[in-house]
Amino acid sequence: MFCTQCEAEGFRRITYYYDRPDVMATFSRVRLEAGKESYPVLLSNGNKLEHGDCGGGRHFAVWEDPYPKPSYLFALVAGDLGKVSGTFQTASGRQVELNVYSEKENVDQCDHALASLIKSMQWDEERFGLEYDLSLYNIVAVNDFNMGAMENKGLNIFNTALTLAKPSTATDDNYERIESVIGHEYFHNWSGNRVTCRDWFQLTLKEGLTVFRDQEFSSDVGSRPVVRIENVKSVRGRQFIEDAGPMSHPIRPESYIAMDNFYTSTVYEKGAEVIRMYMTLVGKDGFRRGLTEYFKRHDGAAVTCDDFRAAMADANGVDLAQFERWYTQAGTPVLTAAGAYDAAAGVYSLTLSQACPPTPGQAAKEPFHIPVVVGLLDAESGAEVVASRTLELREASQTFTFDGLPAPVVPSILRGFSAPVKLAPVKLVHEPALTDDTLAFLAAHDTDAFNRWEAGQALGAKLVLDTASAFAAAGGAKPDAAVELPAPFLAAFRSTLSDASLDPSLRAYALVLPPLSELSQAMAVIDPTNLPAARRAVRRSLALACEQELVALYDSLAPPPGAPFSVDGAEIGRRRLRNCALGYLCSLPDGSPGGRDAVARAKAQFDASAGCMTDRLAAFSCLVGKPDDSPAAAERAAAVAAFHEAAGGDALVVNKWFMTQATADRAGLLDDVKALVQHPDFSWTNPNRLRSVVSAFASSMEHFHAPGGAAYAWLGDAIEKVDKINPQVASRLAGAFALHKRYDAERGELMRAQLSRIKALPGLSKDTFEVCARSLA
Ligand code: BAL
Ligand code: ZN
Repeated sequence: MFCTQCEAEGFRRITYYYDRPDVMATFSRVRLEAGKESYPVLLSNGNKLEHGDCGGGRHFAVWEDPYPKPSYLFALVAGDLGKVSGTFQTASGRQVELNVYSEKENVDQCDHALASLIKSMQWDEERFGLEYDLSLYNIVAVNDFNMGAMENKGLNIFNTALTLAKPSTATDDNYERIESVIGHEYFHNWSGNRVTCRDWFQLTLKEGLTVFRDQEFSSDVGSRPVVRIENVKSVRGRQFIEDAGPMSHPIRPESYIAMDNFYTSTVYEKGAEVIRMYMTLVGKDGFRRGLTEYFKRHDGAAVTCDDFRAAMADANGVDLAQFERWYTQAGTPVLTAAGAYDAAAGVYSLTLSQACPPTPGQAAKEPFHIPVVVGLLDAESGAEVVASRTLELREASQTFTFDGLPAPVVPSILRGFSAPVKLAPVKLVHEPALTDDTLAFLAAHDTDAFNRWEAGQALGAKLVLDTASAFAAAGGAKPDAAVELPAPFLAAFRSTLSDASLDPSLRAYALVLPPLSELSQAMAVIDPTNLPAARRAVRRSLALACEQELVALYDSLAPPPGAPFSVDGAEIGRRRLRNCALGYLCSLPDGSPGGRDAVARAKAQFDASAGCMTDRLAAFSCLVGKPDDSPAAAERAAAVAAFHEAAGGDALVVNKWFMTQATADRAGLLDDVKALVQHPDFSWTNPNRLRSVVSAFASSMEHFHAPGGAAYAWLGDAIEKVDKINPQVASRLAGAFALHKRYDAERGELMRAQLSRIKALPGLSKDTFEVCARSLA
């Protein structure tokens, strides 16, 4: 099949054109002509005006899009495709034909995408009063695609990874992600297509806003606290890291060499957090007023982030002048808080201060306008005595007071992650110092579900980081090292394990320790050996301490016999929690009775779950983590063979097979990865396949950063090769070296050597050149 991709630039390669986003035109007659047999489906934007036979085995179709658009939203598809179809009637009565196209053998995997599209159309009408404006909406799934998806007017093109799903091939996470991305591309019809960007510096105008809209969609149709936790984990795990490195940029960047390099977590995810802050400041109704005003003022135009801010301010009569700094200043602000309770006056004072570290080209920062949502809990009972209140921090430091308080309180600060900032180390947060006991208190009592989860994560983070320091001081971790677990931490973990009243997804997220990507940000110099060892040791110690409870939990969550597969929130939560318990159990020492039982459970689950990829993949990854000298090595080898065979060549399942092995937590991973790229199913030219091995491996802290730099050299060679095939993917791979200044001197030198070598390659793409050059600056 053929398909186009014109964002950010590309139409210039189809015909002579100013393919800037502010050059808008009505594409009134787009004629496609092709061989009838090979390309029976001919699609473009808008509505089909004519089609017919041209003789000689060829046919044609003529398309018209009545809405003016920039050329980056233009699209063509020609192929031999199957489809599933549906209809949607808009609020004003327009009948819309909906089609999801894919290669014919995958049509049985398109129903979830179609259902998600219908849900999205309904939601945008209800939540924001926004209707679809054509009589046809086509989605085409494509196997070779750099992006996740593309919002071309009336003709979305999607990566198959974000379209195709059936229970035996897609995980619950895949199902959730497909729903949110189908929503995302649909929501672009207003936020991006009807109102677009004046220039590419304004990319966050459409992307930040549309990510925010898809997050709200997922929250409204699913569990709001669960979605919030997932979104914040992503901001912290990706955007905060980007902000701490040489590619740090404001959500509205000020320069670029290759625009493709700026489709970043900062523009998208931090951009969405900035949009969320508008809603926190003006309220949910005020936000809708502002959005309605924005579309009314600018429908059919190419505008700027300032236009959006002005519409929000004018519709709500608020001053958002200082808020502009979120668009102009890069970096993650750090918030500190100090509290004092005056018993005689019954007043609690909370002093909030902000600072933002320097970023490339921006040594000093002005204070941001930060909404800080705060609630107060009674220090004795944990009851909420002051409900969530939005404090507007505009100065470097400000004191806020709460009166009428007869007894001491514990503050719950930055509820719901009300701003994309870091809270300074918790011991500084208030007086008395926020001890493990206080964090455990918040983990048990906070009435804000997000902050309750957050307090538990802070406890876990402290323990892992202290353990990593102890390992480093002792010259390294001993194999199977155990950790003495502080009583408040263990009690909080046990209470979550046994609290059947909590949402199972929230329980699962509360039980999981913070990821290495987040933990590493708290280290002055990232220690890629002792940090993963510490996290592993804490996991193993928790599993040892709570083995019986974990076994009971795992067994109690077995799928009800004969129950049909379902992807509703309750079933997703059940599987998520059960697989979380399995993961802990599989961290028990190999060869111990508990470890052997865990492997038996993982094997039984693997064998029984051919129809449920979520359970199959969870068991598979437990088994794949077993080292060669483990008693479970045979089970691992059998599972690797069985998974591949059962995939039957399904590209998305084979990607999972590659990725699970390329991210396995076991020694000798580089050699495994070198073998994986020799596998006949590996491809350097298919972006999904390439990412499932090469990018996946580069994200593994311990193995990618193993002493000596062998993995760095291997990745450097891979980048050199990929750059000639696919510069967009190559430049992303080069980002694996971006944090070279955060590692020790030896690793830093080795990473810089690779960056310098790649940067000097003759014929290097501008994409990869830009990442290398910025990283070395
Ligand atoms: N516009 C590129 C794909 C997306 O963000 O929707
Ligand atoms: Zn988008």
